[in-house]
This record gives sequence, C-alpha cells and structure tokens, in this order.
Amino acid sequence: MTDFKRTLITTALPYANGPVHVGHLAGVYVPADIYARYLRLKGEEVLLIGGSDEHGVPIAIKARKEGVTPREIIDRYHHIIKESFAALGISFDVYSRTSSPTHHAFASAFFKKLHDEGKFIQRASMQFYDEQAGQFLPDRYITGTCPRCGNERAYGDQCEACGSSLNATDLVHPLSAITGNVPELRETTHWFLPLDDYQEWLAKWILEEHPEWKPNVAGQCKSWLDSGLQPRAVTRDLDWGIPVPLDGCEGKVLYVWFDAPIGYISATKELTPEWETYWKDPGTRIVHFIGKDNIVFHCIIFPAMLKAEGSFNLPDNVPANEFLNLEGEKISTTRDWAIWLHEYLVDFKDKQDVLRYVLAAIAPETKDSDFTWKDFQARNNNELVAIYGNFVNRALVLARKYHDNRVPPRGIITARDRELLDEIPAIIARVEASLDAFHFRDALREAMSLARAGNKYLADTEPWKIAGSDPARVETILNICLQVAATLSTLMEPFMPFSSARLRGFMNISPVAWKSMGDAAIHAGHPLGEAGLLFEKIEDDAIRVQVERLEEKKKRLAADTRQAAPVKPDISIDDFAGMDIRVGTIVAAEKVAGTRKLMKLTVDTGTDRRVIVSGIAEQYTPDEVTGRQVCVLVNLSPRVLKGIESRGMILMAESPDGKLSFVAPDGKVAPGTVVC
Ligand code: B3M
Ligand code: ZN
Repeated sequence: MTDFKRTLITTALPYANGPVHVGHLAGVYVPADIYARYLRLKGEEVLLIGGSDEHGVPIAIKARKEGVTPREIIDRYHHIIKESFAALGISFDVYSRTSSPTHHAFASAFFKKLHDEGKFIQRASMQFYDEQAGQFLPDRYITGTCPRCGNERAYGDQCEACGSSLNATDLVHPLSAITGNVPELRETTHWFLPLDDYQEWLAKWILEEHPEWKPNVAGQCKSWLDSGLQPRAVTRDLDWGIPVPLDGCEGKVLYVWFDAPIGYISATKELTPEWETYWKDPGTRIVHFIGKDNIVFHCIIFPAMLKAEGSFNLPDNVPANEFLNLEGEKISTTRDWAIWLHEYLVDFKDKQDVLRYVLAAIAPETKDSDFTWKDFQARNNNELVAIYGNFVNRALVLARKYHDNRVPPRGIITARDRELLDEIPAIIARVEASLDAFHFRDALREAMSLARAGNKYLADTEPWKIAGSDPARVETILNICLQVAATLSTLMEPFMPFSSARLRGFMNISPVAWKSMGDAAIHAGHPLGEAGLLFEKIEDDAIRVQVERLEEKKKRLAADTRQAAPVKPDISIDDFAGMDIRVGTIVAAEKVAGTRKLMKLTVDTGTDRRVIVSGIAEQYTPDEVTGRQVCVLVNLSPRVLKGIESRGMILMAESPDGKLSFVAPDGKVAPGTVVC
C-alpha cells in the first residue's frame, strides 16, 4: 500500500435505464465512497471516478418499450442517478457519462489502435435476426430458457437467476425480445478480442501475482480460466452505441462492455489534464468497485484490452461484492422489486447517513445479504440513536451543565481513564486495518465500538453523581469524553459524513485530521456549539408505510408473473390434432363431498354421457352450471379423483387472479360438435 503514491478508485457505471437502488449502493457505491473518504482523510492522493453507462441493449430496449429515443432515456436517468448519488454524499471527483464526446472519441481511438495493430480477429458467425423488426438480436434482445438452471427468462448474454454468462445460441427456445417471434440465424461479421491469447498471462497475473484478491473474485476468475478463454466479440449489430470506426461498418457499434470500462479512463481525462498520471504512472494504484456480475469484465476482459493496448495500468484490486436482496428476494429493476435511492431520499429526508450506515453494516461482502425495513429501523434505533447518538448527546449535555459548554481541563488520570484513552488508538488501528483490507462491515463495527466504549466509560464513572463532591474529577471525565466525541467525528466520517458534519457543528470544531484523532483531538477551554440530536428515532409508522408499499408491489408482481406466463415449447400440428375437443352439455352437477374445489359433472358429449370431475366448485354452484354448453377434452386418459372416475376435462379460461370462466361456443351448437 505504502509503495503507491496515489489511488484511482472506480465504481461500476450504472446503466442509465433506471434509477439506482439499495443493491447498487450496498455492493458498489457506499463501500467505494467510504474507501475514498478514508484515503482523503489520511491525506492521500485519491480520485473517485464514476459515470453512467449509456450504451448497449438495456437502454435500447427501455427506449423501445416506452416508444421514445434512447437519448431521452439516458438523459432522464443520468440526471436522476447523478443527483441522487450527490444527495447521498457519494463523493465523486467526476461523474461522467459514456455518451460524452470525449468518451466517444477516446473509445473509438482505443478500438482503432487495437484494430490497426492487429490485436483483433475478424470472424463471420451466425447471429439471431428478427425478420419482422428488421434487425439482429444481440445480447438482451434475445430471451429464452437458461440451459444451466432452467430459468425461463434468461437473456442472450446472461442468466440473472444463476449468474451464468451465456451466448444467445445457448438458450433453449430463444425468442426475440422485440416481437416475441422465433428468430432466425443470419451470418454477420464481427471483431473479436482473442482472449485465449491472454489466458496464460491472465492466469499468472491474477492467480499468482494477486493472492490478496477476495476469494469470491479469485474463484470466479479461476473458473473462467479453467474452462478456457475464448475469443470475445467486441462489436455488435445495433444502431445504439459508438459506431465502429472502420470503413464499411454501418450498423455496427462497439460492444457496450468494450466501451464502458474505457469510460473510467475518459472520465478521468474529462476531470483533469493529469489523467495520464493516474492511468500510466506505475505509482498509481487502481481499484475497481463492482458487483459480482461484473467480475469477468473487470478481471479478465478489460485487463486483456488494457494489455493489448499496452500503455495503461492494470487494476491492483477488484473488491467485488455479492448481491443484496430485499426482504428475502432478489432485487430487480425490471420487476420494480427495489428500494430506489431517489425515493428513499424523499421519504427519509436528511437521513442519508442512516441508509449509508445500514448498507455498510449489511454489505454483501462475502455472501449475499438481505435488506429488511425492520432491520433498518432496528439499526437506527438501537445502534445509531442508542449508542452513537446517545454517547455524543450525553457528553455534550454534561459539558453544558457542568462546565459552561466548554471543554474542561484534564486533571489526574485514573486507571479507568487510561483504559479508555488506550482503547482509542487501538480501535483506530483496527478500523484502518479493516478498511485497508476492504472489510467495511468490520471497520464500521470497530468504529461503533468506540462510541460503545464511551457509553460504558460514562456508566462506570457516573460523573453526574460526583458533580458536587469532586468537580475536578468531573472535568477530567468530560474532557476525555469530548476527546472521544471529536475522534468519532472523524472516525465515522467515511461512513456517515452528514452526521459527522452535524457533530462538528455541535462541538463547534473544524474537521479533525485523521492523524489528530486520539486523546488530544480537542483542547481544554474550547467553546462548544449548540447541541442537538445526532440521530432521531424512526417510528413504526414510517416503516409500516414502506412495508405496505413493498407488499403492494409483491401483489402486482404476482399478477404480472401470471399474465406473462411463458410460452410453452412448440408442438406439431399432429400433437394438436391428437386432442379430441368437443362441445358438450352439462346435464347434472353436484359438489364432491369433503372437497372445496371439486364438482362432479355429468356431460352429454354427443356420443355418450360421462362423468367429469372439475375444479370449479369454489366459483360456481351446481345450479349455475347445469344446462351450460362447454368445451370438453374427451380423449384425456381417465383419472380417479376422490374415488370418482373422471373421463375428460372441461376447458376453462383462468385470469391472473385465479378467476375461472367457461370456454364455450358463442351460440348454441349440437352436442358433439368438434372444436378444431
Ligand atoms: N453497466 C453493468 C451493470 O450495471 C454495467 C457496468 C459497467 S462498468 C464498466 O451491472
Ligand atoms: Zn440460469
């Protein structure tokens, strides 16, 4: 660490096809910001780079869905994302966007250089094409069943259910995401980066030279390397993206995953004329903060691109996180199962630090973790309010009461005082060690332990009891408490910058430097400010509103899922012709005793009278159905239900909420009439 002169921190560029949610924050932006703020507080040279990812199929699909241009989509979401990050205190030195002219020029030149130096191979291959839409269907334009886990909503590039990275042609029953049609295969030409040529170098670089990388990151890299790297297409047939900068390439753009990581470099270039120091000087350490679905791109593909280009630094570490779930279920932008940052900031105004705290405390560092509103409330009330806020408040109230709102002098130090004073540097050291190792949860827990220690010290020394008898002792105790409070204002700053600023206001101090934390953080005689509450209790009502909102979403989702029941695999006309469906008349009906749903129907099928047991009893009475014409599958093998042999099936239409209605001819027809 100390060998480096400066650190460049990048955060995954969120797709500008939707706002940012708590999963993004816990996995990437909160940890990255904590790290950047920590290094800045230590006086290190550091840049935090971010921006919106504005190309690729996700944007094009969203635009098509809404009937607007991709430009409208990215303009809308880029601003929402950028503003909500700023409101949460994510301290980007630059938050750019990949539609910027600088980025277009930079990414084009990068591609051109690799092309001209012969670093790509050009290949013809078969790709899905949607005749009706008149376009190729790269990546997410194809959906189908994942060959690995059976998820019926996998994409042409990835299955979100099992995390596999896929080729569109791997999918079972591929369908066009534009028209729902079965696509055809057409030949097209693309440029590929021959990752196989970099296999050996990557294996050595990752597995031998970076043993310190997190096990989840190294593990994914190893499994990619073990299965053997293949050439990877870096262009696409699409009309949204950075045009391929070669003659005769109309209709082709750079693959979004080729241009997006280059965005880290072009954003740095937009920020400072010194950008090359950050990307080329070996004294710079690059750290990529990302989620686990981006590991292969940042640890294998982008490094191979950088290696091929030849003049840029490679990342030093990629502390990727796992996923955050919401109330036990996977967060999903498309399904709206998320807590959106911009909405949180409206509902919980001035509670940025509560969200930062909770997300840092539950960050999915080693495995997936879960956000629940109950836990959010409990952490606020039982930790921020009851421990940190309470300590600070007591120290300040006591100073006002017993020492005229000034920092008292320190007299004779007892063993108990020494114990706490010694704990301060020990805790700081543990916070540093955890942050240096990207263990943000541990770091936060350690930092909180200083507030805990302060509370314990007050409980042990009970200054309020000796105010009359030993004022000098009270002064010493309060001096020490205020050292702890001043230290906390800096120690907590990376995690919770807003409350740190408030605390400094209460104490009337300017920022305490990282190295000045400890037993001399604030001087005797210093006039304190006006104290208030550092954190407020969150009441049940506020949480209930959020929980109810999620329950509403869940209901909508359940309905949507049913509406969107996936199309079953194709059958032949012979399969269909094999089904003998006829119009019949229900001539008698009775409920099947001991069941809620079943009704025993006697049906005149035109050829016979037969018994059919049907699950309609919750919605119809026997009287209502007797005499009705219905459609019957008559050649279904007989089944015995509740001891009754059922011969055939009545066809029903079932709506998303489970309501049944009969499928029948629109006028009376003779029993036995064939349905075909
Ligand atoms: N936009 C994917 C994502 O949001 C992508 C990250 C790009 S980082 C260069 O997961
Ligand atoms: Zn899968």
